Amino acid sequence: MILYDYVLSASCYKVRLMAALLGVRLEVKAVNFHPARDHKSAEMLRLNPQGTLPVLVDGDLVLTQSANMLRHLARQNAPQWLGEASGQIDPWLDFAGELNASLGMARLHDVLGFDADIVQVRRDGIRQLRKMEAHLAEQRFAGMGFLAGVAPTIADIACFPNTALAPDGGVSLDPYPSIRLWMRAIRSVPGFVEMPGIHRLHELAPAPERSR
Ligand SMILES: N[C@@H](CCC(=O)N[C@@H](CS)C(=O)NCC(=O)O)C(=O)O
Repeated sequence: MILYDYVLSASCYKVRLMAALLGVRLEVKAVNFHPARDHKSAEMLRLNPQGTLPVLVDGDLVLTQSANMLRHLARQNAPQWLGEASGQIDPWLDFAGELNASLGMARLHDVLGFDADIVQVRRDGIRQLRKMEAHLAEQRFAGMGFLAGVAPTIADIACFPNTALAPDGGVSLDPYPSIRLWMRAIRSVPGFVEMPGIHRLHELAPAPERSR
C-alpha cells in the first residue's frame, strides 16, 4: 500500500497512525505540500483530481478521503476498530471533517500562512471541542474512555490529530480535561507513533519501529 504523504499534515498522520496501530507497513511517498505545493502537480492531480493529501493506493484502489482510508485499513486488518455499529462511528468521522475545517485550518493559517478567517475557524473549533468534551465526560461517567465505547475505534483516530494539534492554531486545550484524558488514552495504545507536535506518552522510551 502506498501513502502519498506530508509529514506535517494531520490528515496524513491519521493514516500513518492507524497503519502503525494495526501493524500494517505502508510505502510512504513524501509529497512537498509546502512550499512546493506538489499535491497540485499534474502527476498528483491525475491520481487525485481534488488535489488533496493524503492519497492511499492499494492495487487498483485509489482512496482520497482519510475516513475511507481508516475504514479500509480496519476492514482488512482488524474489524473491531470499526466499532460495534457504524451509526456510532460515522457521525464522528463527519465530525473529524469539521475539526479539519476549523482547528486544522487555524493551524495551517498559523503554521504555514494559509489564508483563513482565523477568528471564525477558531470559534468553530472551540464550539466543536466543547461538544467533544461534553460527550467524553459522559462516556467517562459510563465507564468508557473512547468516543464510541471502551475500546478505541477509527472514530478516535480520525478526531485525534486535529484536536491534539489545536494549540498550533492558537486554540488552547486547557479547558477540556476529558479531552486531555482521552488523548492520553490514545497515546497509550500499543504501537502509537508520533508526528511533529504530537509526542509519545513516554518520551524517554525507545521509539517503536515505524510501520512504513
Ligand atoms: N477530506 C480530506 C481532507 C484532507 C486535507 O484537508 N488535506 C489537506 C492537507 S492537510 C490538503 O491537501 N489541502 C489542499 C490544499 O490546501 O491545497 C481527508 O480527510 O482526506
